[in-house]
Amino acid sequence: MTRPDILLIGSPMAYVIERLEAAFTVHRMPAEAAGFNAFADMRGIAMAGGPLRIDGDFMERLPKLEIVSNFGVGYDAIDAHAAAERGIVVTNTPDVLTEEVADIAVGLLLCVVRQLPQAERHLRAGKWLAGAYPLTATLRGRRIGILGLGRIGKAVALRLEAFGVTIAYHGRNRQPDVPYRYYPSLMAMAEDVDTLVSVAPGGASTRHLIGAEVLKALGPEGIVVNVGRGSVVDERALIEALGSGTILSAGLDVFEDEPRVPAELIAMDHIVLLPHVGSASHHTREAMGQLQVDNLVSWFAGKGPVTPVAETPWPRG
Ligand code: A2R
Repeated sequence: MTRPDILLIGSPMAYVIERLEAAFTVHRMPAEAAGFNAFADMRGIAMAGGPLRIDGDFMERLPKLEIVSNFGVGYDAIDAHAAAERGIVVTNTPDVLTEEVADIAVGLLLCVVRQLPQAERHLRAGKWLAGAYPLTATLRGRRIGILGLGRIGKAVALRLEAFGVTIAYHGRNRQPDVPYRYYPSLMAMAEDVDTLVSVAPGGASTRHLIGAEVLKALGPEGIVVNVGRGSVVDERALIEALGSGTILSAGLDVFEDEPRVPAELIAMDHIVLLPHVGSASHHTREAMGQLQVDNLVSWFAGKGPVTPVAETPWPRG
């Protein structure tokens, strides 16, 4: 039996490539998007970040494409609707990273509120000898709004319950069986909370949801934590709000144009910035890689995708 041809896009981890090579004939996308004819036989794609967007035009150029297996739960770089129209399956890696990203969200929030990175810098710079680190804001009494109470959002909320803070959420739908207050309007939630934790996906429907008006509504004690997608926050508006004191601070693990982070943010010492490390532990990245491979192996064994995205109609009607 011939081995299906699989195209690697982005930078799959070495062990993912090894596992794929054991089952498939593996090809690499050239740096410049040339030579598509060479990929006319591709039946699957293993996608792992990078600047390339897999849209309808791209899919048209791979006529034998059956499945795009994405590394990560966010798949905004793949037009899953265009894929569905062409009968192409899209899969992602949900659940296996939920707890890891939720840990980082809460860790980032604590770092921002108590200025832990700054306090550590104070000690390392020898400044403790000259004086104690200044007092900080507190988590006590904070009212936290979660944008996107999905798998990760719920895991964040569960952790935050232990801190005794007030928890609310916004999404397009009210969630059954959750004890937190639901706001059908993000603006209305921003007016009632002082801390906004974003765990929403990227894409057109969430682009710049957190803009100048929402930031203003959070108020001068306001904190924004974003571990979902950078595109959800209007970075220019955030820079302005942080610079003018419209809000207090921010903790960001994701950015609009990664890995480029605006110089204005880097220059602000009172905020906390991470290089998109939410899921980046050996344990979790390995589980994500295994699930990415499992989706391809299962598909080409005729057993269907393991974790198809919502837009992929599966099982087929
Ligand atoms: O809107 P709903 O009720 O479907 O709730 C989803 C919410 N969400 C939105 N909220 C407001 N406006 C939107 N346009 C919008 N679109 C989606 O985001 C849902 O509660 C949440 C996403 O949850 P899950 O699909 O369970 O994703 P998971 O595993 O929690 O990951 C969230 C994101 C990924 O898409 C990556 O971008 C990042 O975290 O790693």
